[in-house]
Amino acid sequence: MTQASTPHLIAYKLCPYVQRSVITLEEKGIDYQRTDTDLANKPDWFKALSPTGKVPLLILSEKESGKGSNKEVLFESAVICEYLDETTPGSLLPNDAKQRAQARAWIEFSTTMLNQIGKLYNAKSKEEFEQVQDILAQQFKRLNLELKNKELKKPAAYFNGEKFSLVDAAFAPVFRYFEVFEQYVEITCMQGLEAVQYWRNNLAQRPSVQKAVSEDYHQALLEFVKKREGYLAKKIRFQK
Ligand SMILES: N[C@@H](CCC(=O)N[C@@H](CS)C(=O)NCC(=O)O)C(=O)O
Repeated sequence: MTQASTPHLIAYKLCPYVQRSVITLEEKGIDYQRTDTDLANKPDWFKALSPTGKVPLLILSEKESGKGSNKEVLFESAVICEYLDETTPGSLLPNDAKQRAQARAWIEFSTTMLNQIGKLYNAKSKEEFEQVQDILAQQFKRLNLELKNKELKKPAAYFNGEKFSLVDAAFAPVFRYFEVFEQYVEITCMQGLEAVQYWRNNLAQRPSVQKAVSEDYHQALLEFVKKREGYLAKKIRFQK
């Protein structure tokens, strides 16, 4: 028998991919449960459920049979977000197939940027940190161009104009890292990029984006970065 239940998100406090899923759940007004798991010490039930060993997971239903419990689970944040979008009213992706494909491509681009951010907080020296920041600067420059190329009457509040989309849900966690990092180190990669800055500020004010992390996110991220023992960790320690 399938139990009708609210979706259950298996999460981790600091995960940007989890944040994408939460933002989508919040934007679509979906009731959900959230359970945070310890990725440093993955419980057996989590390992059994997650084919990749990664969060987010979205448990859709639990089927009880004579053989025990069998859960229907989605993994991969992009898939989770699109499923949530497709199965609820309204859409956070464009109607036009070409624009939808473009939106998915930019979501991929945000993943590339998240990978660079991983290199940023792992960088061992100032030189390495700046090299990664230069790559991020090129990526932000490209985004700035894209935002400006849209030929909207006024600056784009969100990536596709006035309407919040899954592209915004994907980039909000990118910007969130810098809200913390810039308090400890000079962040130059968005300097002078007005369209990006405007977009970033609009995303930061969005209630769904604010709800995607807990109140102790800042402190938890600092602890996480300090354990990497890189250049950023040194700057954080120095300022405390
Ligand atoms: N492509 C995946 C990436 C998810 C991911 O990298 N999750 C990280 C946390 S942010 C994770 O669970 N890592 C655990 C591990 O790799 O062992 C998605 O979009 O959902």
